[in-house]
Amino acid sequence: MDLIVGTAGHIDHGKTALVKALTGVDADRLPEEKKRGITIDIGFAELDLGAVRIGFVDVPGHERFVKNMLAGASGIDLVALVVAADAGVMPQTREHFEICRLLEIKSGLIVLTKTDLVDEELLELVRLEVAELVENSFLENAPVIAASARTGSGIAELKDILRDLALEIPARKNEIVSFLPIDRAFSVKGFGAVVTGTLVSGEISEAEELDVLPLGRRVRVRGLQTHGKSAKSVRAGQRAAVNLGGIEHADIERGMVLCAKDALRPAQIFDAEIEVLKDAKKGLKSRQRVRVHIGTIEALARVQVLNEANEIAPGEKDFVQLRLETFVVTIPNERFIIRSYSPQMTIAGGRVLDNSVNKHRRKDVENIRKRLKNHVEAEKQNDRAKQLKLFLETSEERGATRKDLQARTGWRDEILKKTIVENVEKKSIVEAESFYISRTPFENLKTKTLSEIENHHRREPLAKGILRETLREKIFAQLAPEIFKITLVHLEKENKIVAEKDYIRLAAHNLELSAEEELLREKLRKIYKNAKLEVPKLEDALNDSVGGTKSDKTHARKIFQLLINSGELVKISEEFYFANSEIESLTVKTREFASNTADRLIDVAKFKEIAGISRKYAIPLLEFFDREKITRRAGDKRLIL
Ligand SMILES: Nc1nc2c(ncn2[C@@H]2O[C@H](COP(=O)(O)OP(=O)(O)O)[C@@H](O)[C@H]2O)c(=O)[nH]1
Ligand SMILES: [Mg+2]
Repeated sequence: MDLIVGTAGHIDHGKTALVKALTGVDADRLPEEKKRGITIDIGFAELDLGAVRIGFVDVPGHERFVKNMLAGASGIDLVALVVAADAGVMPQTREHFEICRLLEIKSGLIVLTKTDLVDEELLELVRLEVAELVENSFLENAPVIAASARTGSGIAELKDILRDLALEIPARKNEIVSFLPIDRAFSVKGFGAVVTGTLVSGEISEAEELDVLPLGRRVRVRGLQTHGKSAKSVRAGQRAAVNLGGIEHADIERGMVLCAKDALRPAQIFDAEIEVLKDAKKGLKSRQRVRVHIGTIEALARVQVLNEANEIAPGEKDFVQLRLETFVVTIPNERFIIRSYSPQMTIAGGRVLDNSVNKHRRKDVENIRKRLKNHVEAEKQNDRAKQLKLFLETSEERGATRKDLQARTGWRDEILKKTIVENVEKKSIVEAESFYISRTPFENLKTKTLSEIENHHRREPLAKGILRETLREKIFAQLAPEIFKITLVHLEKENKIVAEKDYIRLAAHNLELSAEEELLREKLRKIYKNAKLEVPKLEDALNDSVGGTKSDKTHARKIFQLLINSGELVKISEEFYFANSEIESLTVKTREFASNTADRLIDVAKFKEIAGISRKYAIPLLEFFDREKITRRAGDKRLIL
């Protein structure tokens, strides 16, 4: 198995010497580091213990370089807290220890170094001091090894213990897409851009395409190295050097992320849960400007504390929104550290809960706290279905695509698909082609749709229904067409509505007419039936129908519309309407005529003769036939189709 071990501890306590004693590698690689004899930036070394391969990240202990320490500490599985026996617990021993605790590093060991410089009595004192420091923490029961890089005493024992601890560490979760926070970018002659970092999740393979974010550049893996050797692929928990095609090293810097393509999105705001250190001098307040260290980046940010007091007191845990001054790529549950702007001191640490949020308004804080609590709960229970639902809920009626959900969760395709299916089956989310929408907003949409149609029926009791396009504009204008479609599909399946080509009506909407309306309808029917093809003008027909009734013309017009809607009457021109049965028999007659001619041609005179009508009707009827593709103009004649 592979794992990353990070050193931690005060400057000059022998961290780099210890890594060298274990691996033979001097992790101080910069010329300035060699000259000054101190570690400035993170350094790397490997140790092969057979069943266990360890990548060491050696961090600087100097107060001024905590930023670099943090870039290294974010990816480690196990910490070696180094305390020099001749010096004891010092400020950065504490700070580094607190950082590891806040980053929720699960496992570790304590190495008391420089034991060659002290006697048993002094060593015992340091043991006590260290025990006090780590009391009630993840290191409380960690092995304590006395060692000397100078004499080599304790080094063999240290290797054995590292191997044992490594085998106890649970494998990294395999749910998140490939994610490598970049700690270095340089160029190798003949190869081009190379980046290094700890692969915190997923797998990277040769020839694979990846994204460099937040830069937004697509790159190709030309070659890979881990433990100083070429490899076809690297896994989570390994350090990797990745040779990239399609980019210059100068475009890349520490803090960027190399990750699965088209999976994650940079953002400037995220919601988080944080813990303020007990020893912090002051609480963390809203509007405070801080330094957020996440992955390998340091970003300046403003805090919005999501509680009544607008402050988190030392030793307390609470929810915050962080508004960053730069774009970062994060995944849920990713740990980070907060340091004060000036003087720079570690004051808090936490984890990302939601990486894609808008600025919260104060009045919404109560609801947001509820949602974030649910996120914490779901994470604790490892309940992915619930997590997905929580993310989707914030998309409300807009819904989200699978890609949107991947950017929110960071999950690999298989995990995401599986979780979506689970939720769809549970009916907690609804699938709309490439969109997903949470159940509650979907039900709201259905209700809104029904009441819109109902209102329309109330306004236009005799109309067929609401125009599909009108309904879409009223309720779905800002939403994807898929959402509109699926809403209608569901309402139809539930027998709530009837959707025709252009019109939508409530299933319960049938046109019941009063006795008086029935009378009007009968009169109109009779007028057109008796008229055959010599129909009256619309206005005359309407006047005629209301004669002798209490109805007025507007009322007649509505009933008239009803006959059109049902298809009984057909509009030929603005003033002429015909009974559909008359038009149908005329069509038959016209086609019969055609079948008895050689050329299927007819002129106006012949048409008048067949139909037995005057020019007044013949012209609009022929034009209607043209529109209906029963005839087509051919010079001054018409071809019967
Ligand atoms: N006597 C003695 N000196 C040591 C030991 N380990 C480191 N040193 C010395 O302590 C100094 C600081 O060591 P270094 O590894 O650079 O400390 P770091 O700042 O924690 O990385 C160097 O001069 C080392 O030679 C040890 O086990 N015994
Ligand atoms: Mg060092």
